[in-house]
Amino acid sequence: MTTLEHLLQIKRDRGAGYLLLVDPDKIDKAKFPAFIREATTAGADAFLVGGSLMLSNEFDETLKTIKENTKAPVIIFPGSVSQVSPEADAILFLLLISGRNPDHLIGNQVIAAPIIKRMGLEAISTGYMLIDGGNVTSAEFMSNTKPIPREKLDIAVAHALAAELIGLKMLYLEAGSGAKQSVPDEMIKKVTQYCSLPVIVGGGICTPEEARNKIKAGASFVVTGTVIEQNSNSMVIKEFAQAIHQS
Ligand code: 1GP
Repeated sequence: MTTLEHLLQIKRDRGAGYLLLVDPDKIDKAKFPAFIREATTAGADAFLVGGSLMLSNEFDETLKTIKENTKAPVIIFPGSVSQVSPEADAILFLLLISGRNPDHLIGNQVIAAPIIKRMGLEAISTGYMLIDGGNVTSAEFMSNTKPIPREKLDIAVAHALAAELIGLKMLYLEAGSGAKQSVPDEMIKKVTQYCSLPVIVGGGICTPEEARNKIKAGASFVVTGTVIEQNSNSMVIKEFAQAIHQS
């Protein structure tokens, strides 16, 4: 089974999936293996690995450690072309479709494609849409693109439809890591009403209730990063997992 099929099966079996984002720059190495085991037991369905920058040199090591401590899929969520590794199960092959920066629409993909192919790494083509989260996030700054305004539901829908017609496999609605406000539920509703791609939502999701609301609005997967970095207690992970699975 491919990783994409595995993700879709999680959605079928559990109603929705909880994706835990790990930034290799922000882990406590000593506690990390136990953290991954506990997060898996607590209900994390898959691990996303990546970050806007990579100040440490721990990318491959981080992936290896996660793989050694969980059976859940380990998926690269690349912040740049340097974040490619054969240690992962798959990579979200992102096209930043909300922006008009050619490097993030095709340039970086052309650089990364031969490397990914050579590695035999599964690429999950994903339309990545930055939505205004009330503050300038690393994703916005580093990609040098403008996010979609929060109230412009029609613009979001048209981008999502374009992703579907282009043939991408998933859609990622992103408010940016540490966003003040997460992607509006109304926008998720509208996008999933018009577009049949499975939708991942992340950025600024701080409580299990907020996560549940994203799923109720139509998201298939919710991502949290910051909230668990700040409180890596497995009880908190369990609360998020339950909220997401029981929506
Ligand atoms: C970033 O969507 C993720 O791409 C997670 O964001 O760190 O705000 O949870 P947070």
